Amino acid sequence: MNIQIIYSRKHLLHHPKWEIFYGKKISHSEQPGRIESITKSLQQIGINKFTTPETFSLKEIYKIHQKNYVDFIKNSCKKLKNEETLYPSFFIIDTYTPLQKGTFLSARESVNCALTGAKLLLNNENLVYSLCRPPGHHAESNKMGGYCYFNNAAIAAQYLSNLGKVVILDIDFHHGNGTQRIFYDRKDVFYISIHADPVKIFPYFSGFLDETGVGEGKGYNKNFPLSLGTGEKVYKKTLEITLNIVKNFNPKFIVVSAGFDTYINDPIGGFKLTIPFYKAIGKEIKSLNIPTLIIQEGGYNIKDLGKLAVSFLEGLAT
Ligand code: Q9C
Ligand code: ZN
Repeated sequence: MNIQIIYSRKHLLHHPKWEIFYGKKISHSEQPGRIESITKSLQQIGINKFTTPETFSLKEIYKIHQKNYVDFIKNSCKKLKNEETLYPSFFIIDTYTPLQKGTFLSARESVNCALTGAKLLLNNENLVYSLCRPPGHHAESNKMGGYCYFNNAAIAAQYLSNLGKVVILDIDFHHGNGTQRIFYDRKDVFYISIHADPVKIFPYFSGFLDETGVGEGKGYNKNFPLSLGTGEKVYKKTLEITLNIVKNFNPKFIVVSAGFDTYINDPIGGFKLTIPFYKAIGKEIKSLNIPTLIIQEGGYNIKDLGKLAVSFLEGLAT
């Protein structure tokens, strides 16, 4: 398989214990085992060489996130003791996204994974998979939420946009409210998302059909909300519509916000996609023949996550 994988062990420093759901503490879905499931499956198919990310300047993060927000996370984490959890009362949109001592380092390294992947595309690589954790697409310029702190896909897209137009194709089960908002008034980075209808599903306030961009960005934001229970037929049709939009826009790069929480057995999802279907998704994206950066977002069935990733890559890379 002709693909580069970017991976760092620093994601292990972030291991949230609980989220607050309707006032109750429940176990947290976004666990280190997610990425370890993916690396294990990759090794089983003979991909053993993972690239360690390079460390980029915080300036790359400041292009997308407000400095006082980044500093807040950095300083809050520094003050925490091992095993201590903080749910801040500001710079946050929900009760699912805790800070721990290691969160800043993990989140920054997750950005480094995304940027290292982007840099490889600039050096003529065609396909890179950045094993980002924590995920990023819910993070706004000054808000964490939905298990996300820094918007990895947005930071990578910003970096790539210096060289040409970029499409961010978001196939996570949830709408990427952060990414949408960040590029809402821009026409050089086109955000397209297929996700569960926000009337029923997080983030609730964003991801509707009529959100199409503002100012210069009008027409360069497209949402495809689908009903709970959506299966492969409707999903495939929707994907084809999005890929036609991508073709017409003719971007220089594609950033895929890849969440595997659309899987039928995902513990917090609600679509009905099966393992082999991810290969079909990969194939469709590959057929565009545009340099592609895959950014890991959600996906919470730890047992099957590796199989989902491998199926997707088989479609993309073979
Ligand atoms: N206990 C991503 O997939 N909903 N974030 C939690 C279930 C929040 C998902 C309710 C889901 C956030 C990156
Ligand atoms: Zn998700």
